[in-house]
Amino acid sequence: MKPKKMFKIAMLAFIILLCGSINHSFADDGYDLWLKYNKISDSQKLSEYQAAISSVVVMGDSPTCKVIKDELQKGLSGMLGKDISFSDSIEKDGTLAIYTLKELGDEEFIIKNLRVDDKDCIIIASGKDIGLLYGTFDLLRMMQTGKSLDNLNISSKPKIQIRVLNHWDNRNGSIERGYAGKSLWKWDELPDTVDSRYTDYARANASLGINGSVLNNVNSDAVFFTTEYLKKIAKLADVFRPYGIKVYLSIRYTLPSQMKTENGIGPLQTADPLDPTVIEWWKDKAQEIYKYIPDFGGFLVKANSEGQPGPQDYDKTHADGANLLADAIAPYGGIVMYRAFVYDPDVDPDRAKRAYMEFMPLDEQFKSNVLVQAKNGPVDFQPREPVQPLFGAMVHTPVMAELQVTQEYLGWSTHLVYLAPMWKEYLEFDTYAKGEGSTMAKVIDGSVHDNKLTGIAGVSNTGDDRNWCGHFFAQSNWFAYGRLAWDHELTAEEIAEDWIKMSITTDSDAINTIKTMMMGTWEACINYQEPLGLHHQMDNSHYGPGPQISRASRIDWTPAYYNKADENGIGFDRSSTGSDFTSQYFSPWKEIFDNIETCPDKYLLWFHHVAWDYKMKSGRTLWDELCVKYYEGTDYVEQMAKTWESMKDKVDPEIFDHVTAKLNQHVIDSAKWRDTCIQYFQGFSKMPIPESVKNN
Ligand code: BDP
Repeated sequence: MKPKKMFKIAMLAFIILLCGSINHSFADDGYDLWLKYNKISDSQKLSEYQAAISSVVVMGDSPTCKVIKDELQKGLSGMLGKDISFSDSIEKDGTLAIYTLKELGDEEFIIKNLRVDDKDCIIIASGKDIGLLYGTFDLLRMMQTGKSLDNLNISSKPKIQIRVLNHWDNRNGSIERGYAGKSLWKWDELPDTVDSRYTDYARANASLGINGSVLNNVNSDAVFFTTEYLKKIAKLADVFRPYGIKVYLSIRYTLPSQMKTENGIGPLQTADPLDPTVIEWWKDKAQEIYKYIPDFGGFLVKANSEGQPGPQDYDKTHADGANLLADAIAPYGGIVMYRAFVYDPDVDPDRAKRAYMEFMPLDEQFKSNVLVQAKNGPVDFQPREPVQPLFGAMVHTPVMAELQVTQEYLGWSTHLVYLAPMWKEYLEFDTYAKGEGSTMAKVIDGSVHDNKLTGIAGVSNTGDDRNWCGHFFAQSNWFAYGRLAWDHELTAEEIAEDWIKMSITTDSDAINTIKTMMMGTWEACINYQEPLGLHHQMDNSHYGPGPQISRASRIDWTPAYYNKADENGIGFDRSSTGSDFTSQYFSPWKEIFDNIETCPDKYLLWFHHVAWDYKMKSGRTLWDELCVKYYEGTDYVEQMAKTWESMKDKVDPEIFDHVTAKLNQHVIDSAKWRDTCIQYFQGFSKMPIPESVKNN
């Protein structure tokens, strides 16, 4: 080969290599979530941080302290671009000192600048090691998001005690309503092989303050309660423990009649909660569970709902059902999260009313280690619902909120929908249970009714996809859920901003553009799917539109049951002249929702059957308003795709391409929702789509 040609080939190879390495160094597959710890790009900030922290002292050698050291090693060396020295005592200025202080609560922490032994230090202190880990993550987050480390005077503790993720994961690795691959739990490999991803999962959760995982689907499988599986679960619990995460299991009510305990009790003829042999069975099973997992968190229960067995099969109440389990695990400090997701058609023709009607009469009957877990809305995780009226109404029983992080009804892992604004709307809703200021958040955190036990659950959106959540932006929902579970007073904007800085970019223009884009996504999704209080209009997959569906094995599974569209109008009359669901609310909501004139537009068709030519507050007819909303939703998505395109040079190329592909589909899907729904409802309204809307 001629030298010139050889040189050319060598140059080409070099260029290819260079390009490869450039791409590689930027390519972000999303695995590291918000814990990337990239080197601080702002040189002034960098030197400020380098001066503030050059040495670390972690007092303690528990497994959690070891986690703290590892995290600091990773985080500080990554962000500061240099090795950090760890020592046993404070020897110089710029020491980060981490130690327990028994005056503080277990999870509570403080972060302060302090002069210790004549040295300038940053201290993180907490009552227990787990609080030190939370404080550590908080400090790292401050650095990731560019906050000053001067004049620190942070004091933080969670407002809610139990902050769990609910995994609807099945034994075979599938996930009910999971859109990010298969289950993270590899049951066939456990307990011998322990995937390193379990640690990464625990780390991510601990970084947010999540302190529990319900490992299996609420539609539970008895297999998880066999000794073989308890040993597998114990292994997961061992991995999670240093991160402060307890494991919980969803039970199946008929377990006593399905299997033997380790001591040979069962299978029994019955699972009746008041039967002495059943009581004995659960006590024995509890003993076995705690033998393998001494800090087991407790049970989640879906009973007498959607075909699941429950105490009512034995003519016993939900309280009887919950108390049986509560008594069995109380000696070990376990709790029962008993779901209020019940909608027996015999209770009332209106599905929205049923949970309240079943649970309210039981309010004083639950044992002290039981929480009732209710979804945020009275129907089922719809893009928008009014608040489930049980919040605030139950006084003696703590009601914990179940939020859905996985986007079952909000476009799966294809649509970009940031859910924090939705959760904030629920949390800030004033129930008026004890007069003004009785927000749902304050009901959940126990301050309205002085509940001793408090909790919040998020139905997880994680799976074994490399980026955990399917859609890169869906990571922001996991992040937001955890942050709000710790502190429901944070705003959706603040959380979005932190997430963007930690996950995408620290460029201030790009942060603002992406944040603004995220903030409108939820309202857009409502608009192109179910505007003005419409709900449950999806097809059987829960992804696409299905307003025309009027037949199913249950009438309350059909969109037609909810939209009630006819030539007179559209919407479900839940006012006092209709199903009277409005009376489940406290005043003034009861009256506000009841009156079509005062009912907020966003809930209008939830509470009222409204004539097509009804004059809305905007001055438009209902029909025109409906069309306007559908188009507003799709316009937003189209605009979002353009906005994202403008971010091309500002974000990682792999993330950019991934999100672009998702947005392309999002645009198509949102138009399908709009067109299918408008066309179907037009068959009743017989009114034209306003020109102004179409031409926009
Ligand atoms: C519904 C889901 C179903 C769940 C159920 C539940 O479609 O898969 O099992 O909720 O929460 O939204 O129990």
